[in-house]
Amino acid sequence: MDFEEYYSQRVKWINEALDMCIPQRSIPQKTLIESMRYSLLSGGKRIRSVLLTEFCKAAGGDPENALSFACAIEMIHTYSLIHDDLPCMDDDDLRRGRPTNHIVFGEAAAVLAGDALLNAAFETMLSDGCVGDLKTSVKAVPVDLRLEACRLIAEASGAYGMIGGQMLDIENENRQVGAELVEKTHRLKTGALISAACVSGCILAGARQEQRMAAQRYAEALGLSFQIKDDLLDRIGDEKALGKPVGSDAGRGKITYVDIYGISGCERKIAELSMMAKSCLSEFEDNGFLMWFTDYISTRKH
Ligand code: GRG
Repeated sequence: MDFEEYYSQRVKWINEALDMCIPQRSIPQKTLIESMRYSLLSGGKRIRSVLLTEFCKAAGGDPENALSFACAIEMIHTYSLIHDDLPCMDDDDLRRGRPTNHIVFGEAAAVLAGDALLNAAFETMLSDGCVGDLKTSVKAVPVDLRLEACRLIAEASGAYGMIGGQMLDIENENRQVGAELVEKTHRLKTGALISAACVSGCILAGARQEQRMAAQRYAEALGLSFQIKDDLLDRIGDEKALGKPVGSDAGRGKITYVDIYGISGCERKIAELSMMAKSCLSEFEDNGFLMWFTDYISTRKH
């Protein structure tokens, strides 16, 4: 199979679903909806949603049943990017090659659009599959499994996951932090949501415990390699491909993996972690795409 073509079809499928989840409406608060849609539908690699639906598939489930959860995880990811770009956080003007949300809609609207996307994510996961104009087959998944997946995603996005990691990241700025704290920060800030994507895909498929554990181990290795790659791209990436300026981490006084391991050390680490991640996939029979996707993530240009 041509995995590149398959991946682009999956991204298209997810983008169409996201477009239907939050349709533009002619209502008084239409600017808020426009601001949510601006960031939600502005491209992005859809890594978390693809992982969620593909782990569901690899564990023997129907990816269609996981579509609303895939949309929800992209909404959470998008909200985190909108808030991360705000002047009170990273103060970035460019994201995915376009002006950031607050540059276009103003700070207040950007805060609210992020908040509303987070709420929409939970509404989407807790719905019976009809969200906005989107209809999914999530009802085929037993309610206890849906709740378990939703709880996992909630925990991964909160104080003990992504938001906790963001807090550490802010506190680490302009401080001489060691490798251990940098790793802890990224495990929470970036890794937690990636793990939740992989494991909740398995949960929605009703996967065996061994498969859930393998998905967790896979995601831990992948999440770390993803972050090291992100740091590497921030140092030596191509601004045009990235759609944002390079060198912003160093400019903000952040210690990155490049400071800790150097460029070739980072490249070595990424290769090791990708191998480790791929070895966890042996627990899944239909693992061809996930094998390819692991390499795609570690060799990506943006
Ligand atoms: C503000 C609550 C809050 C959290 C922010 C995820 C995050 C925490 C901030 C994003 C900033 C950042 C550059 C994090 C490092 C890794 C990361 C999440 C990169 C962006 O993810 P991709 O590459 O983005 O999957 P696309 O654009 O492809 O969706």
